[in-house]
Amino acid sequence: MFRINKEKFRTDTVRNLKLHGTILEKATKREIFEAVSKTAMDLVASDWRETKKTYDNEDIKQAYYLSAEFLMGRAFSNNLVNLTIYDEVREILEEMKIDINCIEDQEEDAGLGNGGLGRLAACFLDSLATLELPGHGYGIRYKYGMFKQNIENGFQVEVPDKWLENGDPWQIERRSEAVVVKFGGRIIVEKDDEGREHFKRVDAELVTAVPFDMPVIGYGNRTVNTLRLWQAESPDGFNLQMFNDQHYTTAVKDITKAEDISRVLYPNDSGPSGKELRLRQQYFFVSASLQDLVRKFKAKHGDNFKIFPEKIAIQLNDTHPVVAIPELMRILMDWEKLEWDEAWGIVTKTCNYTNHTILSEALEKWPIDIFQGLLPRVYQIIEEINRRFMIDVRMAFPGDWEKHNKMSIIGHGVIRMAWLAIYGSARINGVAALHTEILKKQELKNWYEMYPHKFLNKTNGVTQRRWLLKANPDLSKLITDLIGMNWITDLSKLKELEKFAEDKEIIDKFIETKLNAKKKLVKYIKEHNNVDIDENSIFDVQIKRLHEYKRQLLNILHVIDLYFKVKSNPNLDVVPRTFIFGAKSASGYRRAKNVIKLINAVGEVVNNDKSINGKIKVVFLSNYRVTLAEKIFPASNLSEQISTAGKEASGTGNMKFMLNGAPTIGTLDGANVEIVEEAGEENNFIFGLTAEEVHNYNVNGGYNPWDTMKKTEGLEKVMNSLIDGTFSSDHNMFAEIYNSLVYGIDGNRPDEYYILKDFEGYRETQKKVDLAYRDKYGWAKKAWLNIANSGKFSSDRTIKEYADEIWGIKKIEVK
Ligand code: 26Q
Repeated sequence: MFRINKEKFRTDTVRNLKLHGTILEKATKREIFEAVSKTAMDLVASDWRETKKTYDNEDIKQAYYLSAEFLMGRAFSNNLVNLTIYDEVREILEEMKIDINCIEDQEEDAGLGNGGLGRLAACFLDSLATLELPGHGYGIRYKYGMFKQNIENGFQVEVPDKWLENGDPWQIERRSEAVVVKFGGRIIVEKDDEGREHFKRVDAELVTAVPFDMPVIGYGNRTVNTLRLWQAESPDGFNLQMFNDQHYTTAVKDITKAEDISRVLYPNDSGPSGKELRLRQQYFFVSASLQDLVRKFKAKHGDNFKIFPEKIAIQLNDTHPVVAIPELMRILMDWEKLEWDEAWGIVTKTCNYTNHTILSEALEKWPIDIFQGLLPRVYQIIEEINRRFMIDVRMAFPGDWEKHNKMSIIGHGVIRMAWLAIYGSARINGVAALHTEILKKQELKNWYEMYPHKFLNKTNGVTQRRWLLKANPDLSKLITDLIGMNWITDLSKLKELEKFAEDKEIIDKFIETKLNAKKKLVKYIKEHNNVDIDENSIFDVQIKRLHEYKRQLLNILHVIDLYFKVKSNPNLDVVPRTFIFGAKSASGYRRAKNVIKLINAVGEVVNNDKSINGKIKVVFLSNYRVTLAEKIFPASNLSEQISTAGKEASGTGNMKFMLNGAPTIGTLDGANVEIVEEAGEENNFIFGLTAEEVHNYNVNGGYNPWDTMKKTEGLEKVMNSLIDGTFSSDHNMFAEIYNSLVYGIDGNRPDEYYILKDFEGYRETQKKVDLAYRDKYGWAKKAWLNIANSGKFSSDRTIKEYADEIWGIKKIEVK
């Protein structure tokens, strides 16, 4: 265990303040944050070097997680926790009369991701380092991360996220390791003395990729892995010659164009891509990362590329980095002079692909003209890959032209990145058991038929270090007092909690930790939303990106129904409830933004209606992000996981609720299925259509939302409230929502997400929640058993599986 000399830590921090030109008595909180971070970074430095040396000396295989997103959140506390010096540093600061929480609050979130996929990448890095596995991340150093969300008059307003404005003490620039990435231009073919053809690019646009490294610190060990993020710059900076030539504006434009690449994270987490800048981003970080890898490989092994797959495993996080497959071909053939077959053998042994969605519109497709113009040589290589692939397809399915067309990597004017990924990868995985089954049986059926051995499941997980130990210190302490500390690195140990499920004394303590967390959130809500919340009400929480398939709309329609019932009968016997929402919407997703407005409008009416005696409150917490999530999960009583069955690949928020003792109300979708398997259906609240039923309706029809609305008690009244001015004096405000559910808009079927269909089941199940919550110990037992059975959902378990079954990397201790 890493212990520090408190006195030295203190004097080092004071010295860092001096170096910064200030002293303790005068320093701002931000300056103290920077000084403490710097002291901690210095502690990390030697282990970081030692880790690299160990990996290098032992010449072991290493894994690289290529991802356009890493949703890291704050580094400060997390790193202190993993260094196991958090409590000491808190005491040191206390002695200086400084509250560590105020220091923490000086740090911006590293919000370099949209949601689940980006946060998963961050949890994976934490697990890799904690398990002493040689695995690192490669991504983009966006200047602006996920936008900040303000709510103005109930509407989402996006504000740029200038997270780097004050610098970041947790990153190290490594300019000496910059590489060049080329776009556009033409290809010329040159013949060498032996008559071999070589491809060269001329007139290309050059962009410099500058790496910034962040340490990824293992919990309680000496392993420090690396997250390397690339920043785009213009190669010759400000071109003075041009300046003199009065081409000033041209020079500025070129610089801006290069810098544009890493300027901003795309804030949509699905839907059509097709934007050239997005492709530039993808190729930029992929090419830089592969150049980096190949350079390091050659420094050690020269041109012995045969052993490349024995030293390097690459994981492609969704289709976003899939251009790695033809790019690695290009590097191996054009630069390293390998023949096609040898290069292809290496690529297909090295690369693996994770699919995170079944929404076919979210599978990336690039228009050929855009792709070819930007990456002419890479496009040639994809054409050749496809030519060879189609030979295999024709052999596998002779005469089945329809299948040939469907499976072709290039077709209908686009390149299908998911197809390229499957053909070019050793292993393909889904992110929950149900998801993987749906991929195999439906979305990727043809592919599974051809390459059954490539497919496997890797159910997602989350790191308990951030989502329990750090986020919920009171509950963590209770658990540690009962079963010791081993759960921190082995979550299956939580099973030992099961025997206390009916121990009144212990459960009372558990109830107290939950209440304390709720009190903190009550304070936060008062400060941010100016709404008074009853700490004894059920905290019923839905926090996740706003998407139609996630069905925040089902939740708010139920709230409206409940509100009408209480309003018409103020003595109605219901347990007071606080409905809490947090969600960002893609900036161009009109329907989703309209749902945010609806939630806020309902809150406005309900929260101010004296006649319901405060029995219902509706709160929309703005700017949902990692740091806010850390405050909400510990305070939650009920986890809303109500996606249309078959649509949510896994979900990971569901696991964070479980870990913090909130039972799930949900559909049998994604990892909910496995959560209920582990924790017991009797400790959760399952309702709604199954994935199979949804599929059958989709294929065969037979669902009539209008009839359902008419037949379901109270539902018509709820629906009418959307268009009769109950929640907006502008009767048109929510008309589109109404129409999309009842009539269908723009040629879409009505109620594509089966919201009205599942309404009754949801409402009935919410009644069961209400009844169950009245039994204080009965409820606490359910919550407790969820915690005790959450072991499977540690990302440590997930990463072990990736390491053993996909990457073939082994644990190695850093001394
Ligand atoms: C694609 C093209 C252009 C611009 C953006 C994108 C884009 C960006 C982000 C597409 C998708 C994403 C993110 C997807 C995502 O977060 N998926 C979630 O992944 C989680 C981790 O596996 C799952 O738990 C969730 O079920 C899944 O929705």
